[in-house]
Amino acid sequence: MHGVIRRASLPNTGRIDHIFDPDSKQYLHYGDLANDIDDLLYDIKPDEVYNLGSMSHVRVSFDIPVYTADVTGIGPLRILEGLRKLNMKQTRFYQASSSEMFGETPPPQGETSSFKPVSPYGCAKLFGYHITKSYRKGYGMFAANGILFNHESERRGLQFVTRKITRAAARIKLKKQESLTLGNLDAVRDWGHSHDYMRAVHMILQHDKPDDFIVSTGDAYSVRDFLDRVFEYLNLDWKHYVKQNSSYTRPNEVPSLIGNSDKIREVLGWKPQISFDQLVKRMVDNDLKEESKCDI
Ligand code: F7E
Repeated sequence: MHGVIRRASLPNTGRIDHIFDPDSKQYLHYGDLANDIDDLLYDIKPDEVYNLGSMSHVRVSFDIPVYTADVTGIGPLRILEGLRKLNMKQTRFYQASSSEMFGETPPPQGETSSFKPVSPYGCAKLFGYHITKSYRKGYGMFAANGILFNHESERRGLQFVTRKITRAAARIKLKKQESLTLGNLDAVRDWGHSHDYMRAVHMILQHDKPDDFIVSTGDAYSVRDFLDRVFEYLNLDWKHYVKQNSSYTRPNEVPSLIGNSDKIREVLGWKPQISFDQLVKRMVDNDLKEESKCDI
């Protein structure tokens, strides 16, 4: 198994160190989707490529739209074109498409819903989605899209709203922090656990034909609901601690994303196994454990 990481001055493998074992044919290579990775494709000759690489923060995509378009949008094209030029059309390619592509389209969003993205991130992802279909149709490549709704876990980045909340709530409980500042509390999202969603991603590439699938739970909660569940679990009232600031709102907000994942449930037999309450509990328990280990 081969992975590609960007070179950074500080270690950036903290979220995979527990599974990485250089003695069991696992390899990490430096690369960046802002450039071609043809040399890597040529050397590795992979059976399957999972493109999960992206500038993935929607709010930040408004600050660096051109970089986002390059990495998140053109990045998958660089891989597909590399595979085509190198005559590696038998390699299976997975593109991590996103529910953010639906933008203003009202829920429930399914495979046949219209795409109306409103963020640079959503627009870039939509290019990646269409170019994947284009290479499938034009060159007969096994190129498939998973359109994943929000997926969270104990390893979620600290700037995404779920982890920002669970970490702050744990710190408030441990008296290491006094308040939490957020943006729009009315946004509704369909939050699932990444463990379930990565199982779906693998199933999409093992299917007998390349296709596009929505991956979602179908359950909807607002940011306010998420706050309720997290603070209630810790016997706290979030209204005593949460402030709002417009620096965390977006020039265009996506109000409500709730997926219809009937197709992947029927065709591939996938269904989520981790409930919303279990997701909240796992994230809060992990942050309590992590925050109990250090003094600051
Ligand atoms: O925001 C609201 C914010 O940044 C969720 C990425 O994985 O899922 C993710 O994109 C909601 C938004 O995720 C804060 O306005 C309120 O409505 O956790 P998020 P996202 O933008 O939905 C999709 C499927 C992806 O593909 C993306 O890569 O929460 N919100 N207050 C806030 N969000 C953040 N980040 N921080 C706040 O303080």
